[in-house]
Amino acid sequence: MTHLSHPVSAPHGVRPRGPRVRHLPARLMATAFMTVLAATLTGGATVYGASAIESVIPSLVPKAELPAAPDSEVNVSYAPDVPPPSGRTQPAIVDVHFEVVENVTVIDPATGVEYQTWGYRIDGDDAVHTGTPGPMIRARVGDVLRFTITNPETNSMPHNVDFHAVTGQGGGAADTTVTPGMTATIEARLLYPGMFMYHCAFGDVPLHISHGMHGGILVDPAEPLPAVDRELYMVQSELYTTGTETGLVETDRQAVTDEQPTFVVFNGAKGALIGDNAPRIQVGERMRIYFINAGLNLDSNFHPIGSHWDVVYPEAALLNAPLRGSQTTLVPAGGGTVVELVGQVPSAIILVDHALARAFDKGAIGQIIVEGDPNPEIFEAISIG
Ligand SMILES: [Cu+2]
Repeated sequence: MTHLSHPVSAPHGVRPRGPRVRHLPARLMATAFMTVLAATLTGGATVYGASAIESVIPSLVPKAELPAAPDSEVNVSYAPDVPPPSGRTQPAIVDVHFEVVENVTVIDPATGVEYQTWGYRIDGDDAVHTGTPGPMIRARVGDVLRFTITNPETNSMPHNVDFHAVTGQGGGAADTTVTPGMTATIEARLLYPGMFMYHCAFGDVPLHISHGMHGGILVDPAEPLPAVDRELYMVQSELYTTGTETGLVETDRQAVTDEQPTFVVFNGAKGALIGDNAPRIQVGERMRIYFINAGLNLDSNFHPIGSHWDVVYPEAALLNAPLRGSQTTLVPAGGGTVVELVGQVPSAIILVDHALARAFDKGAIGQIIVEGDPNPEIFEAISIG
């Protein structure tokens, strides 16, 4: 096996530590020179960036030696569902085929507001009429993502995908740009574990993202996160429309520039995680949420009302140890987080962007229903009135 990169064991939960970066310039130069010299002498590939800080990139099994992921493995799902963990301990080639969807979608079922959304669905999945958010992809660090995108002839404009999980020009955007009637394929090595955004990056990029062309890809660490009772996929995003009244609304392009959305929503539409759409867990169960803030413009202040983030992996950077016992975690536009909560008492946990006008006025509100027996040792109403 050819090691294309420096093999490093970076177990989950352990913060990789390298030598301090504070070297003298001459020392740095000597270190870099010795790295290149060693690679030259041994005939190995140059290990870019490994001279000063220990690499966290896994050793790469050459593509020609990688098997396809087993047929039984599920690598894509629609929100709020998450593909189950693969259980694989070795890398593979993960094949994913998306199709671009341009459709009119109801973005506020309570009032009947409709909007022209663009997005992604699994190729050929005619039953899915909205591509917002795009399907969640799940693979493993060290895998090769073989990604194909088809833009059906019936669509009106070019689109592509920029994967934040992909190392290469534009995250793959130029090489996945497809006009209607075209199909393109890329292969990309998944070098870092985490929950990463993907989005369209064609033309007027803010317009394409704010029309709904976004989603998330989970790259599992080599040592998987501990099993939990339920996993959830959530994407926060903003819509910039000419109004909020019933019927078809248009895009307010100036509002995009001014960063003044009319809607801020979870999973593509108001109410996507409310009432009958709310996920349910039992008292004692642990839920993990893979969360992307697609923006376009606003940071998210992600908070569970009536609960805590028992676990937070800030920025969804899964090589690092988690925080424990947080109230609100900040998720930048174009970023993600992985959080966990535990159903301690029966209740409706309210998920919000705690810049609360976005929740109460614009739609960034969801629920997790916790069912089971009360526990007065944790919560008890004593008197009122
Ligand atoms: Cu697009």
